[in-house]
Amino acid sequence: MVARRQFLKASVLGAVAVATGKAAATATPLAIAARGVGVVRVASTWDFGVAANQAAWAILGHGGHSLDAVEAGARVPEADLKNHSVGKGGYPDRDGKVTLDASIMDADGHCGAVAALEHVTHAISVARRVMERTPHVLLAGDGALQFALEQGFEQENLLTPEAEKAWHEWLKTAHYRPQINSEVRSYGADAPAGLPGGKDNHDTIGMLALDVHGKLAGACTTSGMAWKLHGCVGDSPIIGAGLYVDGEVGGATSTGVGEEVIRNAGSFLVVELMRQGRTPTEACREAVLRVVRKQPKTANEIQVAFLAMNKDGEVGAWAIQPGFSYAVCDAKDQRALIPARSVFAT
Ligand code: SD4
Repeated sequence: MVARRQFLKASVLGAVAVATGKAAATATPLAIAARGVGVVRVASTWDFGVAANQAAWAILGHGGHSLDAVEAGARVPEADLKNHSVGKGGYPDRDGKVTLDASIMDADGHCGAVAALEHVTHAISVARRVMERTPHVLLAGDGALQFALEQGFEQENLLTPEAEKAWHEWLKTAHYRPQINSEVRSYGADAPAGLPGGKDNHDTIGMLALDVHGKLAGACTTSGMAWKLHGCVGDSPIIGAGLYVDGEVGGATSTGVGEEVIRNAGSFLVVELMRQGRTPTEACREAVLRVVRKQPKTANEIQVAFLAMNKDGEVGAWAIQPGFSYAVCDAKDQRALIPARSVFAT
């Protein structure tokens, strides 16, 4: 009864907004609270998700749309030169090239992505253009760059002096041998901290947001694993792997060793588990366990984590390793950072 009353109230308010032509994006936070139409919330992976959430909240908190919010949020770490795993300043691949992967998706199945994109900082915005201005979902490599430049994005050098220095350091010991590197030996037990596949190399930002209109959206952007093979594409731009949103159920995103996420269609799996009745936390846990079961030998040395939000705005996460945290931002608290539970203990 209450739910029905709230629904009617929401419908009526929605109708008024349409009838008066008043853009919801101009509503004040107070006005949003007064509507009582449900939770407005954004959640992001990792501690740098706090800053990203705040940029998203500047939109969500004023009645804006979740798609605009996640794009604005994802642009924050993309532009942060101290962040070595997202956007400009990201560590390069084995050949010294910074290549970005990103995807964006709304509640109605619209999505866009770019893979192995060079020279453009805001891969997430290019992904959105792919979604909105092409009949395609995913553009890769030179074609993605060509499209971005046609769309007016600036061509830049994404390799900062700091990242270049780190790459030169890595080259000293890398002993460039394609076959061995292509199997990423460091995937397993002998992985030094911070190297590809190692449990410390996993800082993609994934964001999920629910707006005052009751619409979910998600975004995911990364420079991928440091020192990866040139041309390597991780899970982040793969719809259903690094990101998936279904307005009937919820959304999910991932961070960590992308190959393991792709193998398990990870984010799609999380959403489907929620569809079957699991909470976001339970769904993330089951998806992480699926990854572990498929790679029992290496699972204790790699990190994979999922973050999920259901259509009611409930948020949950789970990781293989301890150390994964996620940021949650809503009207009550804009700076929450929550440590996720994990399969393995410290
Ligand atoms: C990938 N999931 O490309 C990403 C890795 C990551 O920062 O999280 N990198 O596989």
